[in-house]
Amino acid sequence: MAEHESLEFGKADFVLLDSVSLEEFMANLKLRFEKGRIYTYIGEVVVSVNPYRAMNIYGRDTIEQYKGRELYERPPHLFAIADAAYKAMKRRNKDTCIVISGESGAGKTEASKYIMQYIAAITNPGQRAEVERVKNMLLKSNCVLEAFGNAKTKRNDNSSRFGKYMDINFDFKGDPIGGHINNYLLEKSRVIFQQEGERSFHSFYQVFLLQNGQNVERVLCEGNRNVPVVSNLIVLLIHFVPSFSPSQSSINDGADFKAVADAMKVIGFTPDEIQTVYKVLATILHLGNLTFGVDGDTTLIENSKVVAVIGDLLATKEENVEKALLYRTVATGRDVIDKQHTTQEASYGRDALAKAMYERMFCWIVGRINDVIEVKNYDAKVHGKNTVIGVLDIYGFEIFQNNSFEQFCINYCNEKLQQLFIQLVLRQEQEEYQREGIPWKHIDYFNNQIIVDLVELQHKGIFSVLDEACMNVGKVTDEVFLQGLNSKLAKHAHYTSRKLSPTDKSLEFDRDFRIRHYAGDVVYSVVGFIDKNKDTLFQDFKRLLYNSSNPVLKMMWPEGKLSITEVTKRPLTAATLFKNSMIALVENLACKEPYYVRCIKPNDVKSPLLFEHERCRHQVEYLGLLENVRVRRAGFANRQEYPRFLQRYKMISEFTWPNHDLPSDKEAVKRLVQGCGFEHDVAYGKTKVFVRTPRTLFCLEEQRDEMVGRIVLFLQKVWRGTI
Ligand code: AOV
Ligand code: MG
Repeated sequence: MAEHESLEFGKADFVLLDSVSLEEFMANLKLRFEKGRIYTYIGEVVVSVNPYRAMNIYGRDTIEQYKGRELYERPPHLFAIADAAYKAMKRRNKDTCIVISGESGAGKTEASKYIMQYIAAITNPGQRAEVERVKNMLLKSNCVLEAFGNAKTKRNDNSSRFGKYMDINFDFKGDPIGGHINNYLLEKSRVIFQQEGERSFHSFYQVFLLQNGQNVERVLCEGNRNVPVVSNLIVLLIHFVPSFSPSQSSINDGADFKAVADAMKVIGFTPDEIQTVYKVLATILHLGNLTFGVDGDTTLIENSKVVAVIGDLLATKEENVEKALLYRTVATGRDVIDKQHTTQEASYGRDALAKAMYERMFCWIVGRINDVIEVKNYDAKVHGKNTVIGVLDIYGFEIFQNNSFEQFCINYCNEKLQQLFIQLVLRQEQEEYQREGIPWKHIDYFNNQIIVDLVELQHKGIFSVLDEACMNVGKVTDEVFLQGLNSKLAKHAHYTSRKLSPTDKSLEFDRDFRIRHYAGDVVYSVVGFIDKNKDTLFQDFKRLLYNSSNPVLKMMWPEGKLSITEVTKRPLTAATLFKNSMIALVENLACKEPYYVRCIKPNDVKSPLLFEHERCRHQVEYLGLLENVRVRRAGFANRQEYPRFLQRYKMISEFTWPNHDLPSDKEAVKRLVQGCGFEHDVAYGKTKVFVRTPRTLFCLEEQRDEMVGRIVLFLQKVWRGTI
C-alpha cells in the first residue's frame, strides 16, 4: 500500500499501528471513518464500518481496479477480499467462503450483495449465455428473499429475519455455473406480532398495504376473476399488523413491489406460483381478522364471512376451513373423533397456521430458486472439479426491549460464528506457519466456547433443558423450563435469573433469565419458549392445505397426505432443528478456506456522521479485533509467494532487474532482501517470503515507487527523443 494512504487517511491495516492498544485502534478506526475510508484490514480480514450513506466506491471503475490484484496493492475494500477468495479458489482449486459478521444493522447484507456483484462482474469474460443466466438469477434471488425474509426492526429498517448461506459454484474456467441457498430459521413469529415501531415482513406491505390496497386488486384479481375482492383488508386488520404505518422514508414498498414481481418472473416463477404466493399472504392477513367466540358449549367463528374468503383463496371449501379452525381430529385407540377447540386453542391454531403458512412458503420460494440456480449438466470427469465460494449473511447479534426464543437462537448463532472466527483465524495462521516451516507463538484470547456449550451441550445445555421441559408429561409450562434452567445452571458464570440474582436490577420480572454473551448481556423472557420450541401445527391444517385444489399450495404441504392414524412420530423441536443446522453450517464453513468481513455499526441512529466511541469500542472488543491484530503481528504482517514478490520489487535490485539468473525465485528474493538490508526482518518459507514488520514493506514500496518514477521518466525521455 502506498504511504500517502497511511498518513492522511489513517493506517490502512491495523497491523501497521505503532503499538497495539485499544486507544490506537479506535483512533485509527475513527479517523478512517471520518475520512470516508470505511474499510480497513487486519491482514486478510476486512473491518468495515457502516457509512450510512451512499458511497461512490462500488462502480465499474472500482471493480476494474481490484480485479486480479493483491490485497495490499489497493486501498482496503470488500472487492479485494472477494477477489482474494476468488483467486484462491481459481488458482488452488480450493473451496472458499466469505463469512460476514457483526451485529444487527452493521452492514452484513449490503456487504454480501456487493461481494456477489463483484464476483458477477469479474467472471464470464466470454459472455457465455448460460453463465450470464446463472449470474442474473443469483443476483435477482437477493431481491426476492429480502422481500419475504427481511423486515424493519428497531435496529435496522431492512433487517434479515433469516440466515442465509449461499454457495456459488464455478467451473474450471472460474465462471459461475450455479449455486445453492441454505436458509436458516425464519423469525416467523413476526407474522403475527411485531414490537412497537417494527414492521412485519416487507412482502405484506409491498403487496397489500400500499396505496389503500390498490395492489390487492391488481395482484389478486387480475386474470383471476373468481377471487373475491379483498380491498377492505386494511380496515379489517385487527391482529397481525396492527401498527401499520405506510410511510417509511427508507423503504419504498411500491418500487420494491415492482422489482420483486419482476425478479420472480425472471427467476421463472410461473404466474400460478406468483398468484399462490399472493394468496398465501392474503390468507394470512385474513386469518389475522378472525375472531372466536362461544355460544353455550360451542366455539364459533364470529366473523364467518372471512372464512368464505379464506376458502376461496385456498381453493378449498369454506366448511373445511371452518372445521380445521374449530376442531381437531384425534385418534383414541381405534376411534377417530373430532374434538372441539376452546376459543384459546382455536386462536392458538389460527396463529400457528398463519406462521406456518408463511414459513412454508418462504422455504418453498428458496427451494424454487434453488431448482433454477442449481448446477446442471456439469460433468466433473470431463470438466474437472467444480469449486465453490460460499457467502454467509446471517442475522446479527441483537438485543431488544423484549427478547424471546428468536433472539436466543439468533444470538446463539452469532456465538457459533464467533467461535469459528476464533478457531479459524488462529488455525489459519498456525497452519500457514507450520506448512511453511516457520515457528509460531501462541496469543491469548477470550474463548466463547463456554457460552456455546451453555446453549448447545447435550443434557446440560439450555436447548436440552428446553427440550426436556417440552417432553414433560403433565405440566409443560415456561415456568417449569425456567426452574430446570435454574437448577442445572445455577453455578454457570454466564447464566443467571431473577430467582438466582433477586437484587439484580436488570432482571425485572420473575420470568427473566440472563445470558452473558460474548457481545454483551441479554435478558430473555422465558414466556413463549415452550410453545415456540414445540412449534405445534395441528395436523388438520396440514390436511386442509394438502387437499386444496390449488396444485402449488398442495405441493407446499406434502405431509398433509398422511391420515390421522399414520402420523405418530414426534417431530424434532425448533431448538434441536436449529442447533443441528448451525452445527452443520459451521462444519461446512470450517472445511473451506475462510475470508472474513467484520462489520461495525458506528451509531444507533443511522447517522453517516456519528462515530459513537463507546458503541464502537464495545464492538471492537467483543469481536476480538485487537487480539486479531496481535496474532497477526506476532507472526508476520505480510507474506507473499516468491514469484509475486519478485514481480513487484524486482526493479529495486540490480540482481533481479530486469531478470535474475539465480537458480530459483526464492534465491532471487533472498538476494534482493539482502541487498536492501532487511534480512533481520524476513523469514523464508517453502513457497512464501514472510515480512515481519510493515515498515519493511513500506521501505520496499517506497523504493519501488522511486524506481518506477525513474523508469517512467526515462521512458518518457526516450519517447520524446531527448535521450
Ligand atoms: P445487517 O445485515 O448487518 O443487519 P444491513 O446490511 O442491512 O445490516 O445494513 C443496514 C443499513 O445500513 C442498510 O440498509 C443501509 O442503509 C446501510 N448500509 C450498510 N452498509 C452500507 C454501505 N456499504 N453503504 C451504504 N449504506 C450501507 V441484520 O440483517 O439487522 O443483522 O439482522
Ligand atoms: Mg442483514
